[in-house]
Amino acid sequence: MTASNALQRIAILVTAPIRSGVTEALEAIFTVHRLWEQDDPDAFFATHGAQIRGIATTTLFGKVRADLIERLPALEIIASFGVGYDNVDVAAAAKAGAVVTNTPGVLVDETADLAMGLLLATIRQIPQAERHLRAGLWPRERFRLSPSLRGRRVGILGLGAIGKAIARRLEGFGVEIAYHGRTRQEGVEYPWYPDARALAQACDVLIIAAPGTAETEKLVDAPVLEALGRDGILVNIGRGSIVDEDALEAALAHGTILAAGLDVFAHEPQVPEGLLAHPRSVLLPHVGSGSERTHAAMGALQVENLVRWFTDRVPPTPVPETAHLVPG
Ligand code: 8YV
Repeated sequence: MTASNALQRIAILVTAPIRSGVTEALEAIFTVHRLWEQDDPDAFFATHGAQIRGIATTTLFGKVRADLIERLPALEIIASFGVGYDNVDVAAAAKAGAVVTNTPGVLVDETADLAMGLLLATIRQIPQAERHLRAGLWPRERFRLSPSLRGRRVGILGLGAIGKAIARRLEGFGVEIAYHGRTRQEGVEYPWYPDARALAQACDVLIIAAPGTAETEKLVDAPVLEALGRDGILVNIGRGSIVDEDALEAALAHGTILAAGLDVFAHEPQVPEGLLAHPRSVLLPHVGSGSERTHAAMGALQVENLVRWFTDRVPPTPVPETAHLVPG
């Protein structure tokens, strides 16, 4: 049997539509089952569950929880589209002996670019200024003066690959940079603060670039927002779960902070009313990595993880919690 024939016989479950033609690419290689098209999931699992050896999933709509993993006794790998993998119950996967892979690296610059755009849009009120022009108000009334990035100190919460790419861009903007992460990083010159509150206290812009984990859940809460201060700007391109959204709504409403630029929300695609209503909020529908070019690269890496696992057992990007399941 040729390698491609062998792959064709392997059953992969795709949990939700994945953009950039990933499902179609997988269909050309494997036997693919589209979970979201199953009218009777129980009947589907009874017929096919025991044959499924891989899952392809995606961050926003494709949650892979323990109850799904438990229904797939032959499962070997869960390949997720996206660098964050809070959509997958990694502990349950590891317990079942299934490798989890994500798509890091290829989206770093794209996401950092978007963070800069969101920062500038929020601080200089670019969407609001454009709405003013489009509403025909310019001939009658000049748009209000905006706050400024000049002279600010920017704190980065989560100095991983994306946080560092944001920092490199910020250097070009001539602002001071500081960071908080679990540990102070060797060879990083920016000042490190031991917790989110201390970082917010020392800065007047806070950019969240951390992953969504149990440890980071609601890390940015009322005291952190208070520490950021009345002139403070919050930008979040990490995960919505990191921000206590009730506290953020209150902080914006009461002027505890000045403005927020958010690409991610706690319960996507729902966006709290108080954030939608605030005149100084800039809100995006989770588009950080969302260019055609970068999603194509993410999709290709997701497919490669599956193909490599079933050909030589060396998927390029296993997540650290399951890296021990990769032989060699
Ligand atoms: C999404 C993301 O994967 O990579 C991540 O962790 O959150 C994004 O890049 C992408 O928007 C698809 O939902």
